[in-house]
This record gives sequence, C-alpha cells and structure tokens, in this order.
Amino acid sequence: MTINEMDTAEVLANYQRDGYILLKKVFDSAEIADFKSRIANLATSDAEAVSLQGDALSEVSLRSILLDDRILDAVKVILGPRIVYFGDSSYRYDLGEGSRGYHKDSLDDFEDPSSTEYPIVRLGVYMQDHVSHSGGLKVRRGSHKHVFIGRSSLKRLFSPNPHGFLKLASFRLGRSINLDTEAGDLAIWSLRTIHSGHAVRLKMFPKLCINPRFEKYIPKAWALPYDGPRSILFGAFGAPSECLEGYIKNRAEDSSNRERWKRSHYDDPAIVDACSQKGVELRFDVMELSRKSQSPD
Ligand SMILES: O=C(O)CCC(=O)C(=O)O
Repeated sequence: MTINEMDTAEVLANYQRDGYILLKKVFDSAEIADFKSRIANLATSDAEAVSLQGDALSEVSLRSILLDDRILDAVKVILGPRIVYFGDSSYRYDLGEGSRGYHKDSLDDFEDPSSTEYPIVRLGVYMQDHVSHSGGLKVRRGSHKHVFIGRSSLKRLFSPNPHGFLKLASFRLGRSINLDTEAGDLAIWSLRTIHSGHAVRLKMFPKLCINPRFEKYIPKAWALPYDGPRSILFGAFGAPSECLEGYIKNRAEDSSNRERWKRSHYDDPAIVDACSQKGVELRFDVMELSRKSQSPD
C-alpha cells in the first residue's frame, strides 16, 4: 500500500511514537523480482560485492528505485517537504549470515534524545520474506527517544560534559521487535532507533525476538533459514537541520569511506536534474572531500 492510500497523520504519529514505520506491499512481486535481479547482477559482477562500492543514485540500475515516488512521498511524510540526499545508500546482497548487534546510526549526536528531534531516516526496500525466515531487521521500539546505554552515556548522567547532562528518563531500552518484513515492503526508521540486521527466527518460536548478542550461539538447526540471497536496498535522507550538518561532516571526514565516495558521482547533471524534478536536495560534501584528498596539492 502506498503512503498516499494511508492516513498520513497516523503514519507520522506511529513513526514519532515508535521510531520506525513499516509500509506493507509498496512494490509488487514483478517489481521486486526485477529489483532482485538488478542487485544480483551488481553483486555477482564483483565477487566481493555484498554491498555497493559507490552510492545507489550513482548506480543507474538502482537510481530509479531510490527516486521512486512511493519512497520519496513516504519520506516526505516523516521529514517534511524538504528532503536532502547526501550519498548514504547501498544494497546488501548476503549469501550467508552477516554481522549483528544493536546499534544506532546517528553520528555526531550528543543531544538528549528524549527531548530533541533527529530528522534523518534510513529506509530499506525488502525483497524477501522475514516473517517465516531469518535475515530481517530487529528494532527497539521507541528507542529513538532513548540513549544507547553504555559507558559514555552513563558518564553523562553524573559528570559535566560540553553537551550537558542526560536525563534519567532517556535510559530505557524499548521492547525488541523483529520487523515482519515481506517482499515489497518498505521500512523507514530514525537513525537514532536502535536496530540490528540478520535477525534470527527460531523454528519453534518464530515470534520470539532474541537479543542479537545471543543470536550467534543459536544452533543452525534451530533457526529458520534465509529466504534466498538476502537482498535489500538501503537509502538515507535528512531534513535540513544542525543534526544533518553534523552527520554529513562526520561521514565526509571518515576516511574509511573515502574509496566508496570516490566511486560516487551523483553530481552528474542527469542525476541533479532527476533529483530537482523529484524535490530532492543534494549535498556533495562527501564526494568533494574525497576528490580533494586525491588532488596533488
Ligand atoms: O543489514 C541490515 O539489515 C541492517 C543494516 C544496519 O544495521 C545499518 O544500516 O546500520
């Protein structure tokens, strides 16, 4: 179902409460079969390519998926009419299991999540069944309003910090949920939402959500298999904000991504034009920085 067929106020309220939304059957089975073969072609043209070596807008076979109105309209319901793309997108093509572990993707984020917004989202276009198969996404519901509990966040309860103290109310976990994604579904979550990929579903208790820390100890014979090669298209958009500035700066300065940015070219006029028609603003910081790092001076 597309966002335009839904009660958008309710979708937004759900996102604000839970830190994610799951839109069912946004893409039909013929589209998904086509997307899967595009990803498989890219992945198998490079034996190591479990993920894209550049970004999805720069890759002609993925661009039209990321710029599909059904995705952009849903993102605009959450972020508002001005949405910014900054080069953060890829696919996953996993033939086996990948890494797991609860984490947040919000970078350079020192504000208290219980009282501030973080208008950057990640989306996943799901191409398999994860209701009766393993390999889906798990989230902690409502955790976009909680801190990730660790040594540095606990310190900020008691000691002064340039970013201030954190409220005790922000130290909550949120219920763990295995998202019931099926082929054609679109999930969108806040970069502040605690999540983990490659969720394990048990044959005996498929609805049970196990902490990712323990999933690796589950005997294979107890787990439901994956529904074929795990193919997901991931993208990220933000609304103009200080958070977005911090996130982009952090991404641009992270030298571990330089090689990836060198393969991005979403400043090509055709892409710029397509984005302008779709109301997507572009930021080129990551590419500019990696190009500067290659120049002789
Ligand atoms: O592979 C997945 O399902 C999750 C990926 C992930 O954790 C991320 O994008 O931060």
